[in-house]
Amino acid sequence: MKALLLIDIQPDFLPGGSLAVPEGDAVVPLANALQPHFDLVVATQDWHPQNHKSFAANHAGRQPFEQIDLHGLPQVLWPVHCVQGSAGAALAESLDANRIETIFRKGTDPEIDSYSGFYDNGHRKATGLADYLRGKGVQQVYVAGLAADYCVYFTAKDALQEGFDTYLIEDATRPISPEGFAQAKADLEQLGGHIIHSTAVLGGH
Ligand code: VGL
Ligand code: ZN
Repeated sequence: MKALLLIDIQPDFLPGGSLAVPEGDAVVPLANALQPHFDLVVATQDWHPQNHKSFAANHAGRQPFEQIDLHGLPQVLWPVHCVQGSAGAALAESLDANRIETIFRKGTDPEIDSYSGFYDNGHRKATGLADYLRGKGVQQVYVAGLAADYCVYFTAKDALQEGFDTYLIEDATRPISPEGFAQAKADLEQLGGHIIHSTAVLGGH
């Protein structure tokens, strides 16, 4: 069984959003076209409380994109984004949601960030996604969405560690930093992951 994981396709990561990923909207038509080629489609949603410690606004004197130590983990401080229940945290309206079987929400604990759809950044708590996929008989996991160098990368990395045959669909994602994405792809390949183009799934040339 092959699963497609659609990571954080939410207005706050799209152009005009509070943490807009350059060309983030380019992933949406591909995410829609890819879905019928999978046995199972699952989405994740970044879903932070207003007081989340990943927000620069919750640290006096700090600016977005600075890095701090948060309870022993390095933490990039972000603009306020994906606040639970806000318009920016919804799934993008342009994303076809009918085939999305379920949605895993992450980043709900104000004291720790959660880039991966599988675990928080300290690998302390699982979201249940790995067991869910195994329960559905999934062996191949394909990852797309936003942002390539953060939530997509860490989700793919955990998928590999959980023993899934893992594919990153590189044209169905966009990074915050191109250098970060180059590093992420090299790391995933080193770990046994596959970096593919959507045409490998969609057919055509
Ligand atoms: C993400 C930064 C902060 C992501 C989420 O979805 O890649 N990046 N929160
Ligand atoms: Zn976040």
